[in-house]
Amino acid sequence: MTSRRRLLGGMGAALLGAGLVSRSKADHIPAPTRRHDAAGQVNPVSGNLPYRPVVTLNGWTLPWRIKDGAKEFHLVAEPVEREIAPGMTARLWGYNGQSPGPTLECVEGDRVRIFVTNRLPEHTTIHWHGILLPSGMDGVGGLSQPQIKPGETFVYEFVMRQSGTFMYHPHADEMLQIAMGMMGAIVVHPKNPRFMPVDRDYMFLLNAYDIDPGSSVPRASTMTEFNLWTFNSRVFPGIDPLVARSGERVRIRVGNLTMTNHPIHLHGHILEVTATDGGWVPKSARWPEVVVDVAVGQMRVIEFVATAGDWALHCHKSHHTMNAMGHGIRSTLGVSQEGIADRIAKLVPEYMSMGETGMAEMSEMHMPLPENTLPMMAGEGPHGALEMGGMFTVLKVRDDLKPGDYADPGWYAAPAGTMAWLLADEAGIPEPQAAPAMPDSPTPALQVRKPGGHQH
Ligand SMILES: [Cu+2]
Repeated sequence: MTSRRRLLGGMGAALLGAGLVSRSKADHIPAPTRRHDAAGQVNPVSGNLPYRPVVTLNGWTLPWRIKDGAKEFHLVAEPVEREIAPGMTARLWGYNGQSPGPTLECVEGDRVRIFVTNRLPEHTTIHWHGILLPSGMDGVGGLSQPQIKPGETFVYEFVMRQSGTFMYHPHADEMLQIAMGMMGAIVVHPKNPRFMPVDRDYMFLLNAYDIDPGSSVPRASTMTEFNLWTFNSRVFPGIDPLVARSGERVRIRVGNLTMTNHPIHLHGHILEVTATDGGWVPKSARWPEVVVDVAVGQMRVIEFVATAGDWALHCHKSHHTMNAMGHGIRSTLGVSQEGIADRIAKLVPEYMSMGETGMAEMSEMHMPLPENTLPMMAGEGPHGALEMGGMFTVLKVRDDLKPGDYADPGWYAAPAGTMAWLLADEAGIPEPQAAPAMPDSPTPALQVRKPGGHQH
């Protein structure tokens, strides 16, 4: 009876695609879980799992229930408040109280049934990026299904045929809804737990916002000029560190839902791309890297063996490690500005200039900022101002961590003799000298002929 009902349900889903839930069936929908806390990574799903759960930076995994042979998830698309870093909260759109929404985790071969309730002021859908499924489940509003109107709940049901790393996001008023923060990650663990094992498994999405200093709602019509570059809608120093024990194999899954590419750079390690959103990369097809470019709409999964230390992990576009106040300011390098900036700031509160010797002085100055605005580069390290914001965090690897311990171990104490030092003897520094002239070498005669046309 059960199997017959499941079969009919499966057929119905296959024939009709994503379906609207009627009011009378509302008690059959799992109650949605919500979280509002943006600090610290949480995985509320624990117990006897046949896989190592993924750790979503400043995020969480959505709990599910099992019913009629399917894992049931309930996503609620809704306006949310997201702390971008301590000192600034943005009013975004997301899922279940957060942007990005919670990570969906399951196992290859699982049948999933995902309820999607729309609590936004406009219609939406969810597209399951990278997942092989019937086209009626693909979530393109108007093409694969009708739009999910405000107040409606749709059901998506399909079998996770591949293991890997995927995303979900709306395919309805897409530019606005993604610019407002609507996205989430999907991790499908391999059925065979011995396939591609790692000791730590991290996940984050690259996203970007254009939020004017002093305000909290993104300019949703911005196409390329964003001013907050974020990992999971957080900027440094609000982004959790990634923690590992020396010698552990670490995986980081990165997805890009911004309008530009991000070369993600990890210091002190050799990286391999072991998977993309298209699947696992065979060993013979991998090459060593220290920067992995994640293009628009792509996911890249990198793996490495952890070496003790505090290592920067950041986007290599320098302006992506800077917060809103650093964008679009005048260059005043070499110009004395004694008192000028302060006087202008009295008239124009958000005024900021580059500084006379460079922008670093800004991270040391405590300029008055508009309310709900982060300084351009705010992080504080063990040796002073870190001069980073945006897409930047730290991989903290220690020799003495317990397996499964994700608590921030504090700053690394470099063993004696392994840290750059200040040379005290300034008198002994030789003056620069002109480089010795190169020996004369005959200049080869070069004959250039302009092509006259196709017949020559
Ligand atoms: Cu970037």
